[in-house]
Amino acid sequence: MVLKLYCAPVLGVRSSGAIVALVLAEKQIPFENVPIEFLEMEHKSPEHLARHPFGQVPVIDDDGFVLYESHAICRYLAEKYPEKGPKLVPGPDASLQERALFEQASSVERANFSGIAGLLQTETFIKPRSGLPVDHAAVERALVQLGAKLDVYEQILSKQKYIGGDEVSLVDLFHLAPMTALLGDGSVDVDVMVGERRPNVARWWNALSTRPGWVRLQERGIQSLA
Ligand SMILES: N[C@@H](CCC(=O)N[C@@H](CS)C(=O)NCC(=O)O)C(=O)O
Repeated sequence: MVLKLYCAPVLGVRSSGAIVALVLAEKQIPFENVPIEFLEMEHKSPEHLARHPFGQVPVIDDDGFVLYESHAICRYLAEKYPEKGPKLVPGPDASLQERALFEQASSVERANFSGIAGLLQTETFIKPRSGLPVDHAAVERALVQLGAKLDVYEQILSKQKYIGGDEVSLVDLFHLAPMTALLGDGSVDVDVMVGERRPNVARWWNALSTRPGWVRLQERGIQSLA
């Protein structure tokens, strides 16, 4: 049975579901996109709560195996298909040190990026689409915090191509959705990812955001590219 990916069409390709779609594209795995209509509160329906107890998306159904939380889903897919496309996670033959460096990069993203980026994504992308008022002071504060974190990213990326080393990994891809949401419609004037003062962050961001699968998803919306 083809894998099902439950996503919210109203959020489109700038939500965490898009990263799952990207991993599926990188791994050339076909899937069926099942829409969950937020405006009809379908995500809080008993049927969807049975898939995801917090009533969120994305969720996958892989032949009856139901999994939520985008990072867990991506990791599951990357580990299930190590031979297809880029590895994205340490392979079964990786050394203890290679696995430790991947976990370090994963923690870097969670501890220093995802909270701030998630707030920016909510304020600049999700709230305007839900008719909720944007907290502009919180956006300003978050941008300052993000800049300080990216100064450290600049140091890391001056020594290696990607956050976890010289190979692209899931950790890099996890940065794409919130930042694309922030940079997307020009409603916030930011150059945090591409400004000249952080040339290595800009190089890294340009390499990530022009990955063919990501470009095609941005053009076509969430759909199977396999
Ligand atoms: N940590 C979760 C976050 C999921 C999440 O926040 N999903 C949003 C859409 S991007 C959602 O479903 N929001 C509806 C809600 O929280 O009620 C993941 O990465 O999967």
